[in-house]
Parts: sequence; structure tokens; C-alpha cells
Amino acid sequence: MAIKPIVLLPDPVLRAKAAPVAAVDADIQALMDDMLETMYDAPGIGLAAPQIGISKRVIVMDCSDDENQPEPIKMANPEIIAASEDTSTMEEGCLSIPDHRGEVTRPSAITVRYLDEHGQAQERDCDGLLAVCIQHEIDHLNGVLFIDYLSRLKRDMIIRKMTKDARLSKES
Ligand code: K1U
Ligand code: ZN
Repeated sequence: MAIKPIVLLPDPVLRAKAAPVAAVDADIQALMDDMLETMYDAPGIGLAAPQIGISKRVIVMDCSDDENQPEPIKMANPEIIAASEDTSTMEEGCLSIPDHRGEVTRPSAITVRYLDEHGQAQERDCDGLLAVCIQHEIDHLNGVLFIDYLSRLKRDMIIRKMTKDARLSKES
């Protein structure tokens, strides 16, 4: 297992549509393990493969509120097959856009279909923080970021700041 560097906005990999996984083989299982280690180290509650520069449809999450009882979740090719009409609004952050947060409104409950780490097809009903996190991570696979739900003014301000920071860190 390895901790990988997290890609930051405005890296173009974050705006690409990620490719489906053909099969959950040993390479994809190793990718899932590296992603979980990277997520726990950050720390975060979710991570999508594009955030470590790999444009594949793989996400990991752990929304457990007890650090002594981790609940790692690994998904390949996740798809939302049902979403509630009820919505909830939560302040979201993103490991690829550090130090910025914003309120996002999403369906409160979803059903997600995916392949687990053994390549078995699964369906899971989710609500609360896990539903928010899965939607945030699937957005990453489609090149969508939480800032896309904010006002144009706020989004452009964050993009400008992140672009400037990237230029400064390249120069130093
Ligand atoms: O995908 C990511 O960038 C990870 C992101 C997931 C997420 C956060 C909030 C709402 C929806 C999705 C994060 O994990 S940001 C860090 C964070 O929220 C956190 C970090 C430590 C403890 C608790 C939360
Ligand atoms: Zn994110």
C-alpha cells in the first residue's frame, strides 16, 4: 500500500470523464487500497481515483464517526440508480480544493449500484453523510466538482486563487 500525492485544482484530470473499470483485478484492488491509505492520511472521508491522477471509475469512502471502528467502502463503476426527491444541504469540502468549502444541495437518499473489491455486483441504499459523500465522489468521476454548485462569483474566485497558488508553487 502507498500514500499517493493528491492532485489539486486546476489539474485537467479533475475535469475529465473517468473510464469504466473492465474487471476488478489485482491492480484495481491495489488501487483501492492505495486510495484508502491516501484518504486516511489526508485525512478525508472519501476519495476518487482522478484525485490521485488515475482517470478510472473507482471511489473509496469511510464515513464512520468512530475512528476505532473504521468502515472502509470500495466501489468500482458506481452508478446512482435511484435518488429521493427530498434534498438536504451540507457544507462540503474537497481534498483537491483545500481550504475552501461551500454549501451544496443534493438528494438526501440514494441507491447506488457498484462492483465491490471482489468484483461482485452490489446495491446499497444510503442516506446522511454517506449519501452526500458517494454523490460527491461520483461527481469526481464525471469531472464535476462541488464548486460547480456554487455561484459563478464564488466558483471563479476559488479557481483564480487555486490557479495562482499552483503557479507560485511551480515557481518556488
Ligand atoms: O472527495 C474528496 O475531496 C474528499 C472529501 C469528501 C467530502 C467531504 C464533505 C462532503 C462531501 C464529501 C473530504 O473528505 S474533505 C475532508 C473532510 O470532509 C473531513 C476530513 C476529516 C474529518 C472529517 C471530514
Ligand atoms: Zn472532492
